[in-house]
Amino acid sequence: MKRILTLLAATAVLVACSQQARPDPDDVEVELQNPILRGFHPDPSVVAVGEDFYLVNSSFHYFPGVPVYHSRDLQNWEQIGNVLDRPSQLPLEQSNASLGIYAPTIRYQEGTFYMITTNVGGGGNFMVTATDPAGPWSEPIWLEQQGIDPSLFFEDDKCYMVSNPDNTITLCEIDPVTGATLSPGKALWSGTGSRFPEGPHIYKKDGWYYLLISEGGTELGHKLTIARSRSIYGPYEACPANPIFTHSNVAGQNSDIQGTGHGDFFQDAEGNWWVVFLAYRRYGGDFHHLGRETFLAPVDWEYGWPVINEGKPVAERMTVWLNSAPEPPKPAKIHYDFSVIGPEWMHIQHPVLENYIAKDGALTLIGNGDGFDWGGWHPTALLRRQEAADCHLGTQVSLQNDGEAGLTVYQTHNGHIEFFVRCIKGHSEAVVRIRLHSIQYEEAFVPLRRPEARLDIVASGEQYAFLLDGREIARADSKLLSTEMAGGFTGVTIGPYCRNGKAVFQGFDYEEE
Ligand code: 6LW
Repeated sequence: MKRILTLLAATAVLVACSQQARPDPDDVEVELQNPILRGFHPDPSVVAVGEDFYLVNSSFHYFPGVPVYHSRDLQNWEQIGNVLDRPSQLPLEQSNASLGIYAPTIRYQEGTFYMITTNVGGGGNFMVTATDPAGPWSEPIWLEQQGIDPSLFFEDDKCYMVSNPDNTITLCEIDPVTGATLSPGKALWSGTGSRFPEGPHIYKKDGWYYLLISEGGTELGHKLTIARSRSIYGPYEACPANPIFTHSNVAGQNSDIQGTGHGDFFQDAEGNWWVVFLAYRRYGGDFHHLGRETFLAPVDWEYGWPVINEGKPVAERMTVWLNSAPEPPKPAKIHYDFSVIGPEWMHIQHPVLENYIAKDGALTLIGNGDGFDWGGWHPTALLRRQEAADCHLGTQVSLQNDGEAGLTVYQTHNGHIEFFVRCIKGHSEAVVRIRLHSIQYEEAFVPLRRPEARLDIVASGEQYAFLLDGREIARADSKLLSTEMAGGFTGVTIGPYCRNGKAVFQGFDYEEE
């Protein structure tokens, strides 16, 4: 399956069309939509097993952690579970949107799936194993070598681990069962001199060991660089064309897709090479609030080095050659009745389970006083990713007594917005509250006869509109929740919450435009 690439700019203007290689006769030219996973899906890693692709992302202070997606066509990905779905696998105490689970790597070896990652602030590097990527996954096997972004490489009954202690990509051999270190750490490469050499992965092709890494930090300067060696222990020679992929160059500087980096190569069943990587889509200058997302691009090899997307910037729509046309992804339109709490629902840190009751199409939440500010570590909240800049979410909420409950649009403890019903000594009102670092701002204060209301939030790109029983009562700029303003490594998540008292939610609607 070889590919022709035609790049369509985000403006839908054809900016480039070139034939990369003659496609196999059976292949069809299809439009691939990027990102392949929208919203908060950073640090992707993929393993291909036969015709099946499995993808994982980092999850920081969310529980459960490390979502696992499955695809057969590279375009449509279904979440089949979460790797870390038991508190014993995921210590998160005091964790926040810059701590917890950093970049994971997923690999497969002789019937076993391995996921290796770092719990920053919660014990460091560890791996878990499973025979079914949907789970259950094992208890953590803790690892000695530090540094973030560990990855695994298997060869000849040996298991190697790489990570980046002291900003140097370092390799050691480990026992894949016990995690014991079997060889001293060997420094391999520190990249080409940009800051934060990280995200290492080793691949073997045509007798060369390739070491793919990221440099430049996860913001505008993000890039992929690569080096190779005939021995896994080095010496590694840098690719003369480094960085092999970035939008921080002249060709990519005007793209709305920025921060391209943190990639993982994989081969499909026909032997074609692809890369998944993270990037974000910026607007209004350099702002983004949906988080770092997962993108896909084809990889070719020329003169022994990988060439990503013909060396050109990626676009939201790219034409690639595949052996069959995938279904075009559809915008989500979901009514949750809470009869099933699917794997897309998450909590900030571990939930206090007795505060969540799902029954007869309604969700009852009991507040424990924790909100979304610093120190509110276990808010009673059910959150899912906001995956489209234009979308609508809504619920019917009814407080059972004095308290506060409604919808949250949460980026970090420093940046979040709540739209809620509050009842104090029998007096009820609907309020919109914005938190941005040390500033807390409340507005609207619409009196209610009873502590119940239909709450809807309409996200239109740069704005959120708050509708009380169908009537708009406030607006807020989504830049307030951007990573640039609120910080963290995550992206906006949304959902029902109860801070105080007890509240019943009749369903939750999430609809993308
Ligand atoms: C991750 C690192 C990175 O571990 O950001 O963008 C860190 N790349 O590789 C947090 O996601």
